[in-house]
Amino acid sequence: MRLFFFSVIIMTALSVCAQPGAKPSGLRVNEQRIESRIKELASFGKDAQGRGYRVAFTPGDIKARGWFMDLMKKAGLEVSTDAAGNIIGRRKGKNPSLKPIAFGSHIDMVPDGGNYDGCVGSIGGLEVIEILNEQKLVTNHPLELIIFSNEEGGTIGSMAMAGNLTADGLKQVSQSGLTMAEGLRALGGNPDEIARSKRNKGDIHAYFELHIEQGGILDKEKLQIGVVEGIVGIIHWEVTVEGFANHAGTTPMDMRKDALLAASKLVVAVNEVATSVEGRQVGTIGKIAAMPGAYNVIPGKVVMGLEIRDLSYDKIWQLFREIEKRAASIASSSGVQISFRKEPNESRPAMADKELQAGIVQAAKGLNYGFRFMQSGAGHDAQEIAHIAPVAMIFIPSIGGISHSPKEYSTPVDMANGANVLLQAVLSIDK
Ligand code: HGY
Ligand code: MN
Ligand code: MN
Repeated sequence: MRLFFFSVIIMTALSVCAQPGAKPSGLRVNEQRIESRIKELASFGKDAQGRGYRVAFTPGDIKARGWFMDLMKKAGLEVSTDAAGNIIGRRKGKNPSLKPIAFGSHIDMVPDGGNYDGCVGSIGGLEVIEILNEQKLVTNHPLELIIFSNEEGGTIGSMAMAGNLTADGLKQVSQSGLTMAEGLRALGGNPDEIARSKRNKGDIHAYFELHIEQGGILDKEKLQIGVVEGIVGIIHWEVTVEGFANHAGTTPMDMRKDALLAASKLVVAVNEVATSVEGRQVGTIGKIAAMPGAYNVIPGKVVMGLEIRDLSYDKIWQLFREIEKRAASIASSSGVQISFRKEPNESRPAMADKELQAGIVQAAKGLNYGFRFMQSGAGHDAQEIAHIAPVAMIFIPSIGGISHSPKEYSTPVDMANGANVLLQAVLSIDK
């Protein structure tokens, strides 16, 4: 009797993934395969405390990339790494003269990050290829599954593919401590010939990116799919506060040039400026170092990281100018110097293509998923590719809206829903 029930379960599972030759609209991805691959990918880059540390260019990132490329090859893709360290898996189409439909994301992480940011779009994109293979379905357009390099460090690989990674940008120091150039070389890229990774406008027919929302709207509204209308711009500045290091015991309170006290006032000022106007803009001091860093020394120098994001590039600069003014007054009242150095790698805001958004909506409706339009407060490779091709993004819920944290979580069902929408959206434009 038990054998009978077991075989019924297997048959049902198989029918859910659809038999070869099924109608394209009836295709469904394999939820279990997605979930097990997400779990396996999560095992790369764990540090001694078991925390996820698959930061770009580190051994965990390199090992995970090797594992992913093996899966791509087993799925019959023609796998290459471009000069910017982007992994490109190409699947032939019926008509080689057509430009590729591309989809993908990233597998590098922020320090102590989560297992879904970038991974859902990468594993979900591979799942689309697996289903097409199982269905022996050859698309008209060639397909490209792209795993971009160092997304978390400033969408570096996609920026290079769009032709916007400059010599200065290659000198920028990454989270790993390597410069971008050293890091891309560690991935098998060739920074000396970075221009070879550039694609021109028209080289890619369209780019879709499946991604977790990294916010709490879909989870709160119990919706399965987010149709992204626009992605915020992001600019980073390194802020240096120069005071005067001195003895913490013998220097009277009114005779100090305390760099950390001044820096703390600037942190509050950033928050006040970012909340002083209507809108979804955000301003963050995400990292700080106080030197020399001893109980008994008044900090003489502080270096901080300032980030401002908004859908309007001009608004980012307006907010920055306001912060600069506040810094000038803090500097004069504290007797310190405050300077800002803009990081070369910035991301411009990008709007998603209306037609591609319609393809996502049609797919979500066909699958009976609840959906809504929304903007992305997170940056993505799609916003770099938007410089050279029409792009669109598909969001799935982040439980509790948590991201860039080990508590980041998306359910297997939601990941499968997202991959089903990606599959149908790709097929919907494959004319
Ligand atoms: O920082 C971001 O918004 C993205 O997760 N890289
Ligand atoms: Mn991401
Ligand atoms: Mn991220």
